[in-house]
Order: sequence, then structure tokens, then C-alpha cells
Amino acid sequence: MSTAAEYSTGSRIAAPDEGIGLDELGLAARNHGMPLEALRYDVTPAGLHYLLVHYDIPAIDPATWRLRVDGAVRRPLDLDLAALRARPRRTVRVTLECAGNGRALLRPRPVSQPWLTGAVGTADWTGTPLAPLLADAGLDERAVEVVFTGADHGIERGVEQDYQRALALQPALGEDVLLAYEMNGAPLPVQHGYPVRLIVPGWYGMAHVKWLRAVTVLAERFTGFQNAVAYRFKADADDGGQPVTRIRPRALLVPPGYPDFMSRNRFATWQAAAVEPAPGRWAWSRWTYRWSAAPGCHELLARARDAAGNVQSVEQPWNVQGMANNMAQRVTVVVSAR
Ligand SMILES: Nc1nc2c(c(=O)[nH]1)N[C@H]1C(S)=C(S)[C@@H](COP(=O)(O)O)O[C@H]1N2
Ligand SMILES: [Mo]
Repeated sequence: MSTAAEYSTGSRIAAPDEGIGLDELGLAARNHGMPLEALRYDVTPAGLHYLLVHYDIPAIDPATWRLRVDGAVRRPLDLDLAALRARPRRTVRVTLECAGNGRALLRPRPVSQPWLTGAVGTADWTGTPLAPLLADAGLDERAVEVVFTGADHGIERGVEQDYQRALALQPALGEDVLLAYEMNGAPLPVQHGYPVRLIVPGWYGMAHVKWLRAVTVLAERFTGFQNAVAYRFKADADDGGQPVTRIRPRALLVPPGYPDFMSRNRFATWQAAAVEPAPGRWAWSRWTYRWSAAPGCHELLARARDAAGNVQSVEQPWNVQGMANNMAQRVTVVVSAR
């Protein structure tokens, strides 16, 4: 007898000397990172924005597409694209980062989408705010969570599912939470969620459900796979873990010159860089540091500290699924004598 569980791969940790496997290569070839030189653009050109698709990109006909808004509401809604576009319009500049960014740098290495540091990007997302839509549907006073369902379907660690993520009511009602139908002023590219995706500024990528087809208000906690099993900080396989939510601080630098991995020279001290004002509340800020480079091989590290004092560490923050690894970026640089 064949079951989904038998033919679906579970999560595991790579052996100490184990390289990236063909399954991980397949994932990396489908889901690309942003080339770090694209950090030069405040708004990432859509084709350079990182991409993460768990299953297949679904085929959606915009003429028959509908968004259901139902569950613990008094007036369920059924909206087509024209009705959604006729609602109030808002554009928000938002930096997205996959919670798995940095996973392939962990030792031991959790086997999954093998990101280095490129699973980031910033776009101008245009859509209609979610909160007024939920108000129109008439939230029931028992409402506690909102589940967002995508049109994509697959199997993950033996569990067959539609891609679904829930948000507690309070973050779901944030004023910049959008049902977005444009990215950088053009209709969403199919791979980024056409025709409509959720945007939850400040949260790791998994919350921003693409190919949205239903918004369901729940009077109880959601127990679906992506909230209860995936996207949790777990110390080991038996740990229930804490949920992965908002993006941790991270500084990235455009790698200068050509890196060389022959030596491991380091700077022993941290120097403050000049940080420019953020181009938006939810978007990355440009920073610069003038470096008087001496000839030789150097390793540059960059790290950020947020207003609350959370700082990136140089040591890896390890957990069993390789989530939210925001350790300082390292770039090896050879400076040649003139
Ligand atoms: N429906 C659906 N939404 C999804 C996903 C998915 O596989 N299916 N992947 C999520 C994850 S893990 C990330 S990191 C972001 C990636 O968004 P992007 O591909 O537009 O960069 O989409 C999220 N939304
Ligand atoms: Mo992700």
C-alpha cells in the first residue's frame, strides 16, 4: 500500500560530511535568491526578488477567480478581481525575507531549501487593506484568528494540504496588511502570487500567502501544518517549539571586489556605519561604511542592531528547522597592492 507519508520526505539534519543533495539542488533551482549586488536598488526589480514556492505555481484564470471571506463573520463575501480592485487602494514598500534564509550556512545543516543569505527582497506592493474588508464582512465577537488559503496544493512531511497560514486577529487587522494585486506597479507576476496575495509587513515570508483564494475567520486557534508544525523554533524533533513570526534584524552588504576563501582574516572590532533613513516603515535601509582597505585578504562582517537593542550574533542561532538564522554576513575580500 502506498500512502502520502511513505512517498513524502520528512525533515532531517544532514550528516557532518554530507553535501547538498539533488533534492535540495532541485529546490534551489526552482526557488532563487536575490543576487546580493541587487541590494543597490531600494526597490528590487521583480525578476531579482527572491522566490519561494512550496508546491507548484497554480494556474488561475483571472476571469473566474473569486475570493471567499467567510467563517466567523455575519456577512460572508464573494469578491471577483474587479470588486477587489474597486476597493480603497494602498501602496506599501515592504522588505520580505524567507524564515529559512541562512539555513545552508548552519552546522549541522537542516536539510531543506538551502538558502545562503539571498532570500530577501523589497517591493512596492499595491492592494486593498484587509481590515476594512473584514469590517464589511462583520467580524463575530468570538473571532480570534484569520486563516489565509492559497490555491496551491501539495504534500509536506506526509501531510497533504492547501498552503494555509493563520494570523491572530490583532496582526491581521494592522493598517498596512494588504490583499495585494500589484508588485512594483504591475500586476503580480504569476510566481509571486497572481492574481492576489497577502502582505503582512514586518513578518517573515511564510505569512504572505500567495494565490489567495479564501480568508476564513476562526473562533478558535488554527492547528494547520504551516503554523503548528513548520515555522517554529524547535531545539529538536520532539520540541513543539515557539512560532516564527516577525523578521529579526539583519545587515547585508554588497560584496566588494572578488571574494577569496583562502584565508580567514577578520576584523576584531565593530565600526558604526552610517544608516540612511528607511524609505518606508517596513523596508530595508541603505547603509554605508568607508573602509581604508590595506592590501591582503580580509573577511568583512556586517551586523545590525534594532531600536530595541536586538543585535545579530556572529555565532549561529541553531534550531532544528533552520529558522531565522540571522547571524552576521561574512564576505571574504582580496585587496591587491597597486
Ligand atoms: N500560497 C503560497 N503562499 C506562499 C508560499 C507558498 O508556497 N504558497 N510560500 C511562502 C514563503 S515560505 C515565502 S518566503 C514567501 C515568498 O514570497 P515570494 O516568492 O514572493 O518572494 O511566500 C509565502 N507565501
Ligand atoms: Mo519562506
